[in-house]
Amino acid sequence: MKHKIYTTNNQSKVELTPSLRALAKKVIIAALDDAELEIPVEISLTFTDNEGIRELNKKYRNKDVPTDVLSFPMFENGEIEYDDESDEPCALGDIVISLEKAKSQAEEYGHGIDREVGFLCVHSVLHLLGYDHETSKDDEEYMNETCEYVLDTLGLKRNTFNAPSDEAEKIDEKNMKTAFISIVGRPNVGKSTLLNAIIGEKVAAVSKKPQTTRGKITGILTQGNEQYVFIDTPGLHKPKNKLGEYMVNAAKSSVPDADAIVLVVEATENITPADKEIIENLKKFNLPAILVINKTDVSKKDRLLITIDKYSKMFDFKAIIPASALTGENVNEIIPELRRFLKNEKWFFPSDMITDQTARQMASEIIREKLLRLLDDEIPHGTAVTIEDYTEKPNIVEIRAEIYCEKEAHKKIIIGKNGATLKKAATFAREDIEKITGKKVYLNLWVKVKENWRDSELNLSRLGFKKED
Ligand SMILES: Nc1nc2c(ncn2[C@@H]2O[C@H](COP(=O)(O)OP(=O)(O)OP(=O)(O)O)[C@@H](O)[C@H]2O)c(=O)[nH]1
Ligand SMILES: [Mg+2]
Repeated sequence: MKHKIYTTNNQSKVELTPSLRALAKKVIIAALDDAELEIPVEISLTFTDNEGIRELNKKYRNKDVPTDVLSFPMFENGEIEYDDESDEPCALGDIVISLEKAKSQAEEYGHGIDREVGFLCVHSVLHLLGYDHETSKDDEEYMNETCEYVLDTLGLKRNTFNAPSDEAEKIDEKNMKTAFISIVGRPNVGKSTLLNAIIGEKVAAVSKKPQTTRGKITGILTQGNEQYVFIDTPGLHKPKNKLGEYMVNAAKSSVPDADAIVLVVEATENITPADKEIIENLKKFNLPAILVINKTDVSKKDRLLITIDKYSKMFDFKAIIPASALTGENVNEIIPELRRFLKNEKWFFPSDMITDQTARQMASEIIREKLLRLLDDEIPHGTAVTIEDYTEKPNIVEIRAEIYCEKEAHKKIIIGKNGATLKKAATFAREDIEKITGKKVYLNLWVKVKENWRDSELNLSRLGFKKED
């Protein structure tokens, strides 16, 4: 089920790390999945401080106290009314968490802020679903059991090490474990969607069009004393130009450096030459791998069984996981299977980092993703986005970006009638960039023509596609 979770950091009153925001979303999705709802729902989650939550308590509950969490259900007793005809997710309600309170409670209970926020998230989702621990003993028992179960599945046990932010300092370097995992496969099989689902936040662009990912994108997941560094790679295909060669080279070069590989395939396809080549490389470099058969939400069961049979005859995969990166089905099964590849090694990234991309790189990827989504077929494949100026002020980020395309005619299409297409791309991109920066964004887009840049070594390098040594 594809649920939507919107998070806000109320007037940036508290310091919310990207990893904590991602974790909160992931926990809420897991709690909703556990409830096995038959419809997609939407939840809004706001982080604030003690003063912020005290105000809300005064206003809505007539109590002058700073609680840890407040939930505002849309439906009484969890009786969800939903219009079957609607494609939109059903709004289930609002959750507000005082991060300040959560931090002091975590300290008091002697566990991590990740565990505490996770607990508050599951607890309040259950409230939105109509459970109430204050009025029913059965509900209280069910809520506690569900909290433990959901947090357990996400590796947030009560007595684990505490990962995010300040807690990380408590983890002894000797206890740190690390694994580098490359995600590879044909174009469009859902590698980037899978990475985003594992991290719990959008770190890689996703679109219906093949060859969306152009370079290596890192997504970092730190939980407890474990750090998984995922490398999402461009889909393997037969290159038609120098950009394509660069992309395929980026994907292939990520393989030998990895501790393990996640090969992503679909159940609807035969084994392609690209997949065969990856498997040959796994053998050549003696690399362990797991196979994720993605898009189970749309694939037929008999196809799935045939695919499992075919692939397991070709290679001794450590695990084969049918999953749906889109709905989240079985995505939580992946980390436990990757645990065996961890090495006793110091972390490479701080625990609150979810990607090594700079804010500029992420902004440029978001803009390109919107072009891929808004434009027909060939044109977006010939575009590149550069960030000419990125200025972060206390309440606003000002960005000036240039979109390169290959022909005058393409420029006209990108701009659209009266600038309508470019305006749309800017609006969608701005909304996404505001979500990741937590600030208002002023985005200024310009379109330029650079003929055949995809086949020019010089232009490729100028646009940031630098060859590896
Ligand atoms: N139905 C369904 N669609 C999915 C699933 N995972 C991804 N998709 C869709 O498949 C398309 C491609 O997804 P991406 O994540 O961009 O695929 P990719 O493998 O990273 O593609 P490249 O970067 O081009 O190699 C998008 O339209 C996704 O929404 C899934 O589990 N189920
Ligand atoms: Mg991709």
